Amino acid sequence: MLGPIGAGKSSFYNTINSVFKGRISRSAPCGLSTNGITIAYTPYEVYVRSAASLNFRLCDTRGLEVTQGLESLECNYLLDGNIPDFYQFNPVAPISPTNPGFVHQPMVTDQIHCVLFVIDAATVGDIPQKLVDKMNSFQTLVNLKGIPQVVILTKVDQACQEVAGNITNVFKSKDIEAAVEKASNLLGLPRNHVLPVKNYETEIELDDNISILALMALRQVLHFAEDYIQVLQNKLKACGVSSEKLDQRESLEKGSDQE
Ligand SMILES: Nc1nc2c(ncn2[C@@H]2O[C@H](COP(=O)(O)OP(=O)(O)O)[C@@H](O)[C@H]2O)c(=O)[nH]1
Ligand SMILES: [Mg+2]
Repeated sequence: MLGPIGAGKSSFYNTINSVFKGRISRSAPCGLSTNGITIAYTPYEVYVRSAASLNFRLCDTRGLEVTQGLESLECNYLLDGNIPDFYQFNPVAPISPTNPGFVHQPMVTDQIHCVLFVIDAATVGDIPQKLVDKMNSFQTLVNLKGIPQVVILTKVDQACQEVAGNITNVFKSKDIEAAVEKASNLLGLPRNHVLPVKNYETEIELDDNISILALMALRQVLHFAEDYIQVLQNKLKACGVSSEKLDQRESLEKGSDQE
């Protein structure tokens, strides 16, 4: 998940985790602070009620800022899986291969299989041009690697009164339609890659309509990730690396990690 500070990245993880847990959950610290609450790279597992975790992770990052925050080099390392879990970003010194913990030989599971640009629907028109440029430069990297990307358009309740009153109005609202259009233009992505959501924030109980919207967004993300993984597998096959060999390599690497 990439996006400006306060856009709702950590809250999106909390929302998805809440839906699967069957209750409001706030494992990811979230809130409003000038330099952002999230400072570490945190790949979050999503848990179901039985405490089992699901087969995907939502990776939370430090927010994007014009002068500080994540830079292109770090974004590149993130996408490739070189950045260790729970790594604390240092705004004055980006991570380098000499850092202890730098993952030199990332496994397929360390790599990113879908990029989520998390954007606030209420302020999508006010994102400073320099920040848009930064996101566009990250997109160049993402495109080069062929990784699919979507926009998670958060705070639809704050972008439209009718939606705040009744979340099911989200696909009828002119304001949301305009916000989707803006986000799609900013990042040059088709409108069906812009997924509106309302994160849980003041609620103390789950609400089916809020959960459905979040699940629809997640389903789309997982479909894109699955398609991309298939492309990767086909490429590996073409290079003569069978998936068995890949699994073997991974378990060997895991074994040596544990040692
Ligand atoms: N009304 C509303 N507030 C939200 C929504 N998503 C996030 N927030 C609030 O926005 C603030 C920043 O959210 P956070 O998840 O910390 O943003 P991050 O910096 O991108 O991780 C928090 O106070 C959240 O409660 C949403 O969909 N609707
Ligand atoms: Mg955060």
